[in-house]
Amino acid sequence: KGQVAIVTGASRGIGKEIALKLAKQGMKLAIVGSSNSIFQSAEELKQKGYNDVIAIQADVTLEDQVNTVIEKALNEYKQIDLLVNNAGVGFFKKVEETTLDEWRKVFDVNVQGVFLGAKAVLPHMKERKSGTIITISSDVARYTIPNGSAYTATKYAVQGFSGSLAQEVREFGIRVGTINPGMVDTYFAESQQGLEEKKDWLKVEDIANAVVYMASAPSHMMIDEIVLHPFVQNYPI
Ligand code: NJP
Repeated sequence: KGQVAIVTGASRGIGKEIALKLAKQGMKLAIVGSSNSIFQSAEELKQKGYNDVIAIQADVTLEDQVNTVIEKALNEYKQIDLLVNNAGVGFFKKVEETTLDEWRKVFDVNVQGVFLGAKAVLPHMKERKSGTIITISSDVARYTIPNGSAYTATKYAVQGFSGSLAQEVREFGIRVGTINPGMVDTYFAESQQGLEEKKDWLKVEDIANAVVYMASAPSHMMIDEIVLHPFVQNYPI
């Protein structure tokens, strides 16, 4: 209660629900999205009675904008306890049909965005000798799928990044973990949330609950990774 979280990609889908669940835990929020629908997300939280929320329109791929997010959150709240790197994009195509621009875009958001967020918040967390950085990765970081080479590669990358960072910042009391969901019913990859054909997929609440659990672990406990997938999704490992 009274702690401060930054949630990226909170305009819709998983990030929006993470913001709501963290607000219900009594956290103060800075929510981030690249489109102006991030302001609508903040408005909805306020309508539900959660007034400690600021919306920041920023693109996680751009260093100056990410730095501004951290500055604005610190100006408003004086501390940051939790960064949730949730913003992400994906597409599913064969390698020879993937353009270099598409490859770059998915790496820029899913990998560079995570790096920039962590880099920007770490000086503050190191100074306070506490903090948690959670990245929404994917179960594809644990195996491989056809037609998902670019997306899969980004999630393996953030897995490696997070594991390495966790060891680097351990001495400062900072915890770093990933949440690796299977198929979740959202707007991801140009889909729609709530489609009948996705009724048995994970719900945004499932991922948000995992974030709350990981973020609220007692200080003697470290959760490195939570892997979860719909029962109907056959796990190939
Ligand atoms: O997707 P979606 P999800 N800068 O499309 C934002 C992972 N995941 O909730 O920029 C800042 O509904 C965008 O907002 P806006 C996935 O890889 C998913 O499913 O305003 N924000 C929106 O709020 C990703 O890491 C599944 O348009 C940017 C949000 O990101 C995370 O879950 C499975 C941005 C995307 O909402 C959330 O994805 C899995 C930028 N440059 C992992 N670009 C799944 N859904 O099945 C995008 O294993 N956003």
